Amino acid sequence: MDLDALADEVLHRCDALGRLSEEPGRLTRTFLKPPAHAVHDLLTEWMLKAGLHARLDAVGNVIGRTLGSAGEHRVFVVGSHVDTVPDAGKYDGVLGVLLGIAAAKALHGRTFLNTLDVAAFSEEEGVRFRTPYLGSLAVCGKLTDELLHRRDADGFTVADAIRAYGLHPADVPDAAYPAGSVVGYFEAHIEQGPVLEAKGLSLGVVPAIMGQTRAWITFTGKAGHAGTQPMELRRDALAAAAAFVSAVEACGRSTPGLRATVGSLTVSPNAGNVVPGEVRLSVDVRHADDAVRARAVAGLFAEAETTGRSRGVGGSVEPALDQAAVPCDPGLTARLAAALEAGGHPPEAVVSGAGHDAVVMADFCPAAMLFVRSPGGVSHHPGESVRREDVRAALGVMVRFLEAELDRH
Ligand code: HGY
Ligand code: MN
Ligand code: MN
Repeated sequence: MDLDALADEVLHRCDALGRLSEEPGRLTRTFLKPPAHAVHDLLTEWMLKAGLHARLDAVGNVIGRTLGSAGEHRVFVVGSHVDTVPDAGKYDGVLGVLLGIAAAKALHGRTFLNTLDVAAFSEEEGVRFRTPYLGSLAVCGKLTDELLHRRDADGFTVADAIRAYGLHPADVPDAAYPAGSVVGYFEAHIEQGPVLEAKGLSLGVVPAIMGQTRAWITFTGKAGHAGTQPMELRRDALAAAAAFVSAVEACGRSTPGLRATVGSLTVSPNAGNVVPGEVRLSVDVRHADDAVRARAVAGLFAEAETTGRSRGVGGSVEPALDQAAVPCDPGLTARLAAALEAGGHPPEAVVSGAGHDAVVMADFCPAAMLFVRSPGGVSHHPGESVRREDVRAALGVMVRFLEAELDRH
């Protein structure tokens, strides 16, 4: 099979999916919004052409399968996600899914012991429902009723979104793999950071994925007239929030290895001549060491409560995610590293600051990740890119790695 042609096909398909957006003029694709139908149709078509039997599960995951002699009792899953952040690049998640389909195509016609599944997860970013990993949680049997009742900004629940797409929430349990049936999980993903480019490398292996805390903080003051209200009588929620945002940045800059971000901030009533009465903002805190992250989060949550006090502004915290750091499986990662070396690539270890579906899968089966260089370290931005030679290199490593894993007892 011509891997050069397959690598080009992967890139053309990234372009094709990159044109499917729920917003005009920029790429945004959130959980089961209308573009998902076209995405699912293309993925199904491409999976069938790769010799995979494709199915859509109850949470909108598209899973292509080629049976091994061990049938459904021993499944090796290659996956990533097809949802995006707002104004995204076209490789985050999608590249790993399309490389999986291309690798399956390269191996098509050969008989292996283990069954190969290529999984396109419907929701990893957590944008629409502020809850990441809905797709991979479902295949691990962890999409709970509580998660199904999470609401988006329009008041729709996850279950509503599933029904609106034409699927059935009652079928969610059927999306789960039987316990013990998945022998391994592999995810290829853009690095989304500067490390591989700084080292002049195409590829890297991921020994661990940083832990992350996500929360929402509301500062409640009192709206007032911007012209008549004296400064000393104000309860300005935005002034308090601004002080907190600076504290988050200072915490990130002063704690080695910590990443602390306020990415979303909403002002109410959001008018130029009104003293802001309420501000709601997001906090995202990450570190490879859970104890360091916990200390930083505790300090920031306390800061949120005290920052506004001098202004008569209350601060309340709504935790959304507390995800421990996840080590990838040492054995599977060592075999992936061997596949890199066999292909002439040094197995550079790069800890992931970004979360991935591998975080969820690693609790269900051995998991390993391959990173592909991100030019400029750019991601979660329309300037996200990949180099063709790196995509070709990743495909060659994946075919070599999967050949061994699919016949591994
Ligand atoms: O935000 C993240 O960690 C990833 O891009 N989902
Ligand atoms: Mn992402
Ligand atoms: Mn991603």
